Amino acid sequence: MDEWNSINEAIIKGDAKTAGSTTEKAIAAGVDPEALINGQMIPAMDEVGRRYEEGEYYLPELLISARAMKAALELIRPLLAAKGAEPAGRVVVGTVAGDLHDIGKNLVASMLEGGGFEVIDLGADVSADKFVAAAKERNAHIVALSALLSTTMPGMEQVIKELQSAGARENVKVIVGGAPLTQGFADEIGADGYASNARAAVTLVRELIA
Ligand code: B1M
Repeated sequence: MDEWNSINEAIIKGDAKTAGSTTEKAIAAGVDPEALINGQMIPAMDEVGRRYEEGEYYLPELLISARAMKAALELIRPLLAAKGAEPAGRVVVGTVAGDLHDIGKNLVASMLEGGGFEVIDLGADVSADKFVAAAKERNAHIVALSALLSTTMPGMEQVIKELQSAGARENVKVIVGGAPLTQGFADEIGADGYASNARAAVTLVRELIA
């Protein structure tokens, strides 16, 4: 996997072109896409986060690194998606209100698609009423909420409360995830499950639907 270190370096530097071209080469060489995500891309974003935290990087660097990450991820997404099979269930996915972080959410959405689920991706900065409307209109089995900021985590409880007020809570399971979350927080707000990463989210959704 060290052979593909230039993906990691390109994301850290915010070099979308190299991140994309090296990812293309790795795909053509038959490298496992999940190994690229977990071995190169996520560690790169962790390093970017560390540099930001320590004052070495500022917001513009964060943005260009995120752009490079997305360029590489977009090439991998189709490989994660399933082909043809009957959907195993419907999942409404989104990042909660006030939160623009969507890279982890996009990964969760792609892996769920790859797991055979129909995914309704509402994007980032999604209000509670939009989650409720989509869950009802699309007859979703699962609402999957992502948050990356400790300040936007309360938005998850808001979604659960609004599902309750709309009389839709019994028909849908709510799962939560994102870097600042814990199982304890999920229990506290009355979510049906918590997953620490995209792969675990697929397993959790499978268990909840079964
Ligand atoms: Co922001 N940011 N950011 N940022 N950013 C963090 C999250 C931060 C930890 C950086 C830091 O200080 N070290 C910090 C949050 C601190 C906190 O609240 N605890 C932070 C901050 C403070 C901010 C701003 C407030 C900065 C500012 O303006 N002063 C601002 C807020 C903007 C807003 O949202 N309103 C901001 C902005 C941004 C950018 C826009 C520049 C950019 C996002 C671009 C984008 O997403 N389109 C950005 C980035 C890139 C980051 C870091 C560096 C990387 C996040 C990322 O994409 N990681 C991040 C530091 C870090 O995480 N190390 C940071 C890779 C991704 C694959 O991982 O999203 O964790 P992640 O997803 C994982 C798991 O969490 C899980 O699965 C994925 C892996 O498989 N998961 C789920 C996620 N959702 C799930 C849902 C599930 C299950 C699992 O079920 C439903």
